Amino acid sequence: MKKVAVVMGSVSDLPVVQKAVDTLRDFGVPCEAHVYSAHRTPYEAKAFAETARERGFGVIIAAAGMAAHLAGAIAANTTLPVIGIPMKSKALDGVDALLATVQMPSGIPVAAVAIDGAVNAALLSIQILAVEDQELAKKLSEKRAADAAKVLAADAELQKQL
Ligand code: RP5
Repeated sequence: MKKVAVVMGSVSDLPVVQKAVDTLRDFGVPCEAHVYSAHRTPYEAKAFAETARERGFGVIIAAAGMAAHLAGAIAANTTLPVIGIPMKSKALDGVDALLATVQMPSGIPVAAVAIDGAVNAALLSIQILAVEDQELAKKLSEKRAADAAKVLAADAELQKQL
């Protein structure tokens, strides 16, 4: 199975990014997490993106806050699918990172999830790998069914209380 790379702009992003790693592990998807910054370590971020395909990665998740150029900078240096997680920050609540991540110029796509949307970034990367992996697709269907069952159980409980 291809690996998923989870790259974050700062170790301060880890508490949110950990949820992506946990989700990937829950599905048995091999992953690596790294800290590379588009601004503080631009050469390392570029080298990682350029060599990711030959090192067995199938998808790259890139989380960054503030002037969040990491996902775009990685996407500029690979043709692997890149999923950007805009991180919530103090000054602008993550809207800065959301716009920086989602507003990519034509030709270099980044699939942006919600602000701090680490779980969905992981699920989307799993869905991409599951296009060619029936076992993974089955696990995704099972998770959807389990999530739906939880909602229906909550509804049944609500009816008893009202
Ligand atoms: C971004 O700047 C990082 O992704 C992080 O979200 C934000 C703040 O980084 P630190 O100053 O906490 O290292 O590049």
